[in-house]
Amino acid sequence: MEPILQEIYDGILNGEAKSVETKVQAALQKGIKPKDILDQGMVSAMAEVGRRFENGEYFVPEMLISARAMQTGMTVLKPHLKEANVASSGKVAIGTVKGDLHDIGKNLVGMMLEGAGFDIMDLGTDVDPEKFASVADQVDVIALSALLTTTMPNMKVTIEALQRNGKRGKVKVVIGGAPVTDAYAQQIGADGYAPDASRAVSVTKALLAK
Ligand code: B1M
Repeated sequence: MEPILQEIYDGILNGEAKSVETKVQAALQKGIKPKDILDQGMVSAMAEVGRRFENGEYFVPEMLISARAMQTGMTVLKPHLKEANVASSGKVAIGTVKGDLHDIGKNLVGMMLEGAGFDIMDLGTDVDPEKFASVADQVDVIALSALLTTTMPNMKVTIEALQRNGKRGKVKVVIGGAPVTDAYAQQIGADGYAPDASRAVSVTKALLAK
């Protein structure tokens, strides 16, 4: 791995937001591809944070400061993830489901979709199913993220809220997040599932092309 990417990786593990910000800028100036900075330096560091948390080496405060460093780096990277000359591909309302406060994956998916030309309505985290239903008339796609096995069932509750409000037929529903699977997406009647942010773009594009 490029030394600068290793430094970004270490900066996220150590929760050094300012250093991550500077190093992401430096990596971009060196001509390293934004996607490589993201995948090798940043997303892999968050996976290691998760591993350390599982092993009892990190606790919630460490996860939080690593997350803050990751978000700072993502802010620098965001404008560079945009594809060149993209026309609007459609409108997406994105949020993390009720009870879930994890937003890094959701933000990444939002950034990649935005980069691919989608207009993004970011509803944030801990989003009530009724809130998703209330914006269904304004968008083409509702994108749901969940990181906890305990909040994943709220994806189904959200789809039920769309049905209850007569909005299910108006929007496509795409879901994703660490515990989510394709089988689960089919089980709850989502239109699409993506395992990562880049595939969230291809799945969303494919759904709207149908
Ligand atoms: Co939390 N946490 N956390 N956490 N946290 C996990 C998810 C966990 C797996 C850690 C572990 O035990 N190994 C575990 C869940 C276990 C489970 O449910 N099976 C866990 C837990 C237990 C908790 C708490 C309950 C801890 C506690 O308080 N005791 C608590 C819950 C709070 C709540 O939400 N109510 C909690 C809190 C937190 C922090 C606040 C400290 C922090 C979040 C900060 C933030 O998001 N602003 C945090 C973090 C950072 C993590 C880990 C370490 C990293 C998550 C992350 O950002 N990954 C995580 C461990 C892990 O994932 N290995 C963990 C990087 C991100 C890029 O990946 O979000 O998976 P991810 O997104 C991916 C894909 O999943 C996909 O694309 C992205 C990449 O391309 N994707 C989509 C995501 N959404 C998508 C939507 C799509 C398509 C793809 O379509 C719409």
